[in-house]
Amino acid sequence: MMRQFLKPVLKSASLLALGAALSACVPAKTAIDPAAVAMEERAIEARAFLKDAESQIAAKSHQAAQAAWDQATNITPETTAAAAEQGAEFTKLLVSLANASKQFDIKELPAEEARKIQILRSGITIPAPSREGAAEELAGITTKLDATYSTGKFMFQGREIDLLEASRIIEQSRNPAELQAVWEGWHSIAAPMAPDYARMVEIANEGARELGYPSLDQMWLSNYDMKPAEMEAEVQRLWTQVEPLYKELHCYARGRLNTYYGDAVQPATGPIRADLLGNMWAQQWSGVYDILKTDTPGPAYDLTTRLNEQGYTPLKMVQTGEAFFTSLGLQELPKTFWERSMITKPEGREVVCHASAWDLDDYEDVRIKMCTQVNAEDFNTVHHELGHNYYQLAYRNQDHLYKNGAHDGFHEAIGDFVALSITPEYLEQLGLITAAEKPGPDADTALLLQTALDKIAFLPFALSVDSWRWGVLSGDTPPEAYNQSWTDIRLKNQGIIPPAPRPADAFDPGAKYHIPGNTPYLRYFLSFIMQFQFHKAACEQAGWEGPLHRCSIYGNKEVGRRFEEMMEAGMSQPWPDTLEKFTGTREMDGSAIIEYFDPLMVYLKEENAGQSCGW
Ligand code: X8Z
Ligand code: ZN
Repeated sequence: MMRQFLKPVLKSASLLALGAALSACVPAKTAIDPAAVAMEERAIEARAFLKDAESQIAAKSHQAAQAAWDQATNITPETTAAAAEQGAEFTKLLVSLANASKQFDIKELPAEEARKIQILRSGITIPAPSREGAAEELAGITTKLDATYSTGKFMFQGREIDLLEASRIIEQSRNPAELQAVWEGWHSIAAPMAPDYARMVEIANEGARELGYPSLDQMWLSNYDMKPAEMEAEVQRLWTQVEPLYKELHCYARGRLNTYYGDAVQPATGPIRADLLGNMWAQQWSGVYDILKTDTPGPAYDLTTRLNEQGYTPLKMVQTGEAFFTSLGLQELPKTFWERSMITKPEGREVVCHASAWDLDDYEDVRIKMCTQVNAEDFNTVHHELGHNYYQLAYRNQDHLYKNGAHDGFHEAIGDFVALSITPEYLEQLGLITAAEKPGPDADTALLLQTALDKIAFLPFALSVDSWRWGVLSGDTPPEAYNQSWTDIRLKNQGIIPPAPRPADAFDPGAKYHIPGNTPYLRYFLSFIMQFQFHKAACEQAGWEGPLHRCSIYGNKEVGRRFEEMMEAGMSQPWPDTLEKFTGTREMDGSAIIEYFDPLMVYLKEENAGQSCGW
């Protein structure tokens, strides 16, 4: 509700009325064209419609966001019911506005109005059809799925444990039987979700069709300023760029796991057992760095240990994250951020622990919600979440429909891009390591491996999540094939398999937050590619000439200025324009991530020589 009132109103009726007076001094060819007049009239109507729509959406979204926050930070039957009710109301409003926008033909509108109407139509993640009761049923299911995931617990060694504890065991245990039990235990919490999930898919697809899309996957893929099929081809192109590096990493990791565990647990050929990689979903593998580490010299410190030794608390980690952003010249976070954020897991109530960043009033009430632990992973996550908040603050003066990332991959990439600057050099600046401990170039391979275990291993996982979902949403994968399809896709892309055959009622995708939480996942795949593009561009802006992995933009105000400019644009223009302004290119491109890891690729190829890689 800010700048839209101040925006210059485009030439409108008043200008047309001036036509006669102007005609005296301009050549005849400017005579009024009736088609142009009709178009201008449509544009005026569209502008009025959008202005009203934006103010309605803003008001309702604040209410819905508050109810969602109250539920996520205190899961009870009451808060869940209230969140579902508000969610249903909000969806109904969005659907009715999207349907009402059908009175306009996008092709007949100026670019700005056409863009906003397109955003209005394709931007509902889980649309309900407008028939009576559908939005309520859908919101009931989605909040229930979310709560089932977030409160999931299972029995392990005679005790009930939750995801936080299960994740710790998956990361720290080196006992294959224990790993298998915890992996299977956590996945068992998802089995009851399957029927609800299938019903949700049915209703949401009905909603997508009503809005003019063949199915919801196509609607999701319509949010990238190009046709869905073109976007799918883009994703394939990017994956083709990075796949060779993943294949080498997989081959290398499998070899180390085989040496550590032996043939009976991890054979030397074929896929890797999913529970051996230090992460519940095998999406990031640095948790088993101790098993996978290189023979080359590595850093003499462990960041998790250092944070703890130096008395870092969750709060201090967030303050340190903020200090990175302010070192770039960005504003301090508002006072309310510190008063209202949930930084640690509260005692005595259930919460959604999966980290997230919020913007409650689309202006300044930004917050994070995390069950922060003092470790290197959460140190990164803190920067990730603050990236979302800084993006939200940067575009707060945009019109409501433009208060968003240039595309969702940008939103995910901002904080991670900043966190790529957490180099040994920066850790020394923070006093977390001493100058003498700062690893020299001989430790590059080891450091790069550590990073690759998180950044490269992640890519085929991210691809798998939405490949699975696109199959489900398009109807190609029926409910009875949900689990097999998940296992098949993960095998094909990631080269991993479950520790043992799965029970008939398994619904393994439901054991990953973003499936019951209905968060599209392509955004992370794009982010993990683009954050390296941003990093490379920023390092070039900073005049950095060394290898990319040693560059840190900490404290660079000029980079910060251009970074903020990129964020301020929000979703107001096609994303290639935004990308070009910061990086000089209009395309998403894997060459920066490849360049970043090039020294590692050389090492991995040497290590894998003579092996038969692949699975
Ligand atoms: O969900 C997240 C963030 C919140 S947007 C913590 N991430 C993905 C995940 O955890 O699966 C960040 C990386 C991938
Ligand atoms: Zn995020």
